[in-house]
Amino acid sequence: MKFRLIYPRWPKLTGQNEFHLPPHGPVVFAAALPEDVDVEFIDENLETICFDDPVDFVGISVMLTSQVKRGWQIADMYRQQSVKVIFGGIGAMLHARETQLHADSVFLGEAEGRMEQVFDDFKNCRLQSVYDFQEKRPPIESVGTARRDILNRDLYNYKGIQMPDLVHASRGCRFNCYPCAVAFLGGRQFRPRPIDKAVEEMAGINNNRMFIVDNSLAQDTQWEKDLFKEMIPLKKKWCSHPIEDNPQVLDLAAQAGAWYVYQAVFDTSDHIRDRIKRYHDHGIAVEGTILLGLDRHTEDGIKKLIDFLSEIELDLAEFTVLTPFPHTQAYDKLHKQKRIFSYNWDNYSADQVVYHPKNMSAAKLQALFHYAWETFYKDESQELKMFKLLHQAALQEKAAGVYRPRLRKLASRAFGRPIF
Ligand code: B12
Ligand code: SF4
Repeated sequence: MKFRLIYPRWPKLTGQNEFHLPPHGPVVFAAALPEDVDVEFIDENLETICFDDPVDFVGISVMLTSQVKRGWQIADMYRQQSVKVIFGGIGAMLHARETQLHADSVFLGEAEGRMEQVFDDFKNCRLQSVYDFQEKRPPIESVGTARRDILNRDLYNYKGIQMPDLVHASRGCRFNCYPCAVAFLGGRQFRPRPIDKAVEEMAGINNNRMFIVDNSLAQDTQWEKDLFKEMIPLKKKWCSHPIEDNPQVLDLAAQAGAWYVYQAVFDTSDHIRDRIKRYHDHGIAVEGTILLGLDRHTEDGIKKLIDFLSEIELDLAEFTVLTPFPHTQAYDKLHKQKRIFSYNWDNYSADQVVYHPKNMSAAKLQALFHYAWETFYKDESQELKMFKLLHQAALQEKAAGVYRPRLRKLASRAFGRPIF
């Protein structure tokens, strides 16, 4: 049976360089498919969907809110041709009811151990309109090695340099932060995968560089230590969400190849300054994720925050505006206060203001968002800062004896001059 799995396109942030990471949800989902399913994957960010190509069943994997409307359009086109369509992924869970209007079936929850039933139902013409397993999470041990073989690997490069491969070692998150939907999606219980399985998957990835996409690694000190110890022999470089601020953990992370972290920078306190310094002291670079537009933010405060980022020598910064994504505390509050003025999900791209901020107009916050990108990158371009990060990884790879010289040629060509 031919199953076409589609990842609808979504817009990059205004101001951000155009690069595409290999999608993770679809390849992890594909590992849960029954063996007789012949899966063909299309990432619409980089490939064109040929709606005329014959297919038995279509799956649409949606991660972001800004992907859902495009996902619905794709589904409508297939359904007009009488091809059945099932939705799944984070975006499907966050927009379940609306998605049902465009789908033969919507799958809610994690796919492991559930797909035999779904495909059996499909084959026997009894596909259910909703499969709701969101509160019945499968045992974490059942997460299999992602099916990276379904990706067209050549597409995932930035100016010829291979993008990192994505992998996850845990699900769930103990915290429940104001702008975040993870508590709703994956639950508040931290669920680590068996370390040997996760590390075995990492070892099998044919790439020196990885992005460990776990929500936050800073959830369980002993687990972090055990994981990093097991990762040391892999000699890979990796980026991740935050690592615990603990000297022993940071030391082991560095030995295990921690390259850079995405770290939220929400104020100009010494706490943040020291946190960034400790990463740097361990040779770990930092890409700050900076959310603009919280109720405590003023115009002056945002400008000070942007100056502070250069002062603490952030290696990269990604600015977004607060976006009240469904199933977050931010949505509940702003919706209740009638401060949201757009419910057009295409505008929920995290770079467009869709609500009335407390201390300024929406237009002012929008202008400050552009100001933030321009100011942070005015002395050194985003491209140059990205190159510096690559350079750092290449030096460390050289020291570990795993550096691939092909990268040097590609990078030199990309940047128009010899580098490392
Ligand atoms: C990795 C990640 C990213 C990566 C994505 C890389 C990539 N190519 O995949 C990057 C860094 C690019 C990213 C960016 C952003 N992200 Co993000 N990201 C995540 C994160 C941490 C993990 C997603 C993941 O891979 N999970 C693991 C996989 C295995 O799980 P899964 O996708 O759910 O798949 C399972 C099931 O859903 C199912 N399934 C999947 N597909 C299908 C299909 C079918 C047919 C079926 C039946 C089942 C099925 O099977 C899988 C196995 O069980 C999530 C948080 C989270 N934990 O969900 C946030 C999250 C998705 N991101 C979020 C946000 C806000 C963003 C940003 C907008 C802002 C930011 N800075 O974080 C930017 C995008 C900005 C832009 N426009 O460029 C929000 C979503 C907001 C929204 N509603 O749109 C989330 C939920 C976190 C949060 N704060 O709430 N992100
Ligand atoms: S923002 Fe990070 S730490 Fe906070 S709830 Fe979301 S995933 Fe967990």
